[in-house]
Amino acid sequence: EYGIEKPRGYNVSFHYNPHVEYHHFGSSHPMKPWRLTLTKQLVIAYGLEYAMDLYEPRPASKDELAIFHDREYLSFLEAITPQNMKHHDEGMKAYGFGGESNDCPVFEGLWNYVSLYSGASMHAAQNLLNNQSDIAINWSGGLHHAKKKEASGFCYINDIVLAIQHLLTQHQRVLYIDIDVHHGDGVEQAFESSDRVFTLSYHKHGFDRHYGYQFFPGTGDIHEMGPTDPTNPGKGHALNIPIDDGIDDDQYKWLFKTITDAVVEKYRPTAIVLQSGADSLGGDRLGRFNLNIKAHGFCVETVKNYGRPMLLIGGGGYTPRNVARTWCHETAVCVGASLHNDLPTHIPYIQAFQGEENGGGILYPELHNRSRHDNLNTAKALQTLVQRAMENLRYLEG
Ligand code: ZLV
Ligand code: CA
Ligand code: ZN
Repeated sequence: EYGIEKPRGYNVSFHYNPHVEYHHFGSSHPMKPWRLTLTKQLVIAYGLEYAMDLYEPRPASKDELAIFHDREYLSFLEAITPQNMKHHDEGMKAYGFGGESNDCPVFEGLWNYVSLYSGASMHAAQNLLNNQSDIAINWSGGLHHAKKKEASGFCYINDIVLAIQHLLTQHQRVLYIDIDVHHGDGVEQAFESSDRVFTLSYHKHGFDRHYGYQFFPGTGDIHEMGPTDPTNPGKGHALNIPIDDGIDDDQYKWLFKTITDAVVEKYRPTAIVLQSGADSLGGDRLGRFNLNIKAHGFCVETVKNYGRPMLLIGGGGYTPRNVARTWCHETAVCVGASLHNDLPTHIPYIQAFQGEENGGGILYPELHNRSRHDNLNTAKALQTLVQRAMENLRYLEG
């Protein structure tokens, strides 16, 4: 064996603290932290744990969170409980809590929850910096709407911004890619004045037929490319790809590869962060697209193949069994394994994957016709979109 080099695959690490699972946003809230339990069970049942380094990171400290967030906001987050919130009307309003939709409820253990998912993203970033891993995964993170001092869209602390800030201590250019069905507005905003982070988000944009108003958060049209002031270094360092309802596998894969390839070629990032929100999947409770699991995973595969240090994080995903299937598949993509379509029979939560009209007992169910959205994306509209994206990228040439 002397002198023969083992063909080296990717070193993958999995960062997860199981205590996140025990937090509840409330029974009617679509965000279900136990989708992470389901994900972990599938990953273990397929034996993927043996192909990665597993870590159980500690919660982030308040000082670590203050690298991005406002200290008074953090003190509020730390102190607020379902019991005392009625005495904090002002803070609640100021910091984006409560309100009519109650997207960001105050629940038991909130501070613990946010410290856990943030600690995992920061630890994952640290592993990349140490060269301990080529790909670091945190499925509990990806909370892209949180602002410096405001909770928004189920997100309280922006673990992505914190992880990118950490990567910036050693990387000159970080590319952020976001395939969650919602616009990654918090990350875009945090780095809007920097040319050391390029943010690229694919999302549903425009009027929502189901709810009768703009799809959340309403930003991210193609012409939004960061600041317009020509002296601002961040100018042109954001790219938004607005998509209409019902996009299919082939359309999305083409759009993603064409545009992302062009961004990587022009920006030459030294590290990449991919937010792989699973609400862009067909059949998602909040999403509007028709993607199957393997098309979603194609994005992970594409980014992996750029061969840069990669932080892979979760995000949205509101049909828990499909979130677990997708993130298990994408974990396998990272380690270079292919998985059998029949689910292992010894999974603790196997009931969650059985008795489905379509997909019972299997990993890759086809999207059911009843969950399909009419495809409003014409070939011509997508061609125009790609053309406009390419025009936007000309700003990178200075
Ligand atoms: O996946 O749906 O549309 C990362 C992420 O990107 C809104 N919020 C706000 C603005 C006015 N509306 C409220 C509309 C409520 C419609 C019913 C829900 C039912 C229960 C609880 C929340 C929702 C809901 N909220 C559906 N969509 C929203 C969005 C926020 C989406 C955040 C996506 C987060 C984790
Ligand atoms: Ca997105
Ligand atoms: Zn989302």
